[in-house]
Amino acid sequence: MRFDVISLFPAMFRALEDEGVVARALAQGIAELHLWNPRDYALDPHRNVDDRPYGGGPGMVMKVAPLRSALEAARAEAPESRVAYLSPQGRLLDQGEMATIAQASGWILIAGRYEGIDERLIDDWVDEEWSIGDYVLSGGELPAMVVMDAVIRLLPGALGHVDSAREDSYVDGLLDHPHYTRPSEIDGRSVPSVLLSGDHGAIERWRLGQALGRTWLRRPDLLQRRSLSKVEQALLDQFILAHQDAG
Ligand code: 9D3
Repeated sequence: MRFDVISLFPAMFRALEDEGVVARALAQGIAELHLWNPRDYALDPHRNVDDRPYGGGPGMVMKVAPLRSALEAARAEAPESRVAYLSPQGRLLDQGEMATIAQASGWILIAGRYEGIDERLIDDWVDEEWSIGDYVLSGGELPAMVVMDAVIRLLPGALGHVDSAREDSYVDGLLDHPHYTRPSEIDGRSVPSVLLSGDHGAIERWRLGQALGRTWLRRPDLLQRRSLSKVEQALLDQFILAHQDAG
């Protein structure tokens, strides 16, 4: 999969290129990252990329001409790619959206700065407008990196097979269960005994019960979107009873 990112701060993307799952996928050719800086396409002596908003008000708006030239240069090299603009006005992404995004052969991602880009560029160029959450960031670069991280790890071969197996596991649409590693006792606090029992069926049921219970406690919105099997409902009922007894 090919990503072409339009950004005034291309150096920020070194974070993705240098370390971790995404860096490995890029090195293996599973994904490609190309950066385009609108500043390089600003033709005036001061290489201006922003200007004051029509109608007045605070902040600046990214100018059309340099951004459009950068988009044209990217599109010439990636004619099949769809165009997405990271913006607070975008559709809120979730894991299901990331899987859909991963189906395309490539994306041109526009990371905005200042108050955003001229609306006419959105009208003429943008296929999708995406947000990563309801909080204020300084620009679209971190959201673009969030999308790339979430999408690239879904591409075949990007993860070791241990991780990819876990991806398919039963906890889909649920929060994860708690994790423990050695030593089995630390400051008098023990690991739940079922995890030391060697009974793999009991361990799987305990983990599913914990995943369901934590989702019920912390993210009831996720449970509303998901139907529960008879076994899952029974494990959740058991968790809720134990929770009420304890608290
Ligand atoms: C303080 C400026 N705000 C005035 C009401 C508007 C605003 C403009 C530009 C707020 C944030 C930004 C920069 N953010 C992004 O480019 C962005 C973003 C985000 O801030 N939160 C969640 N997802 C995204 S995707 C792109």
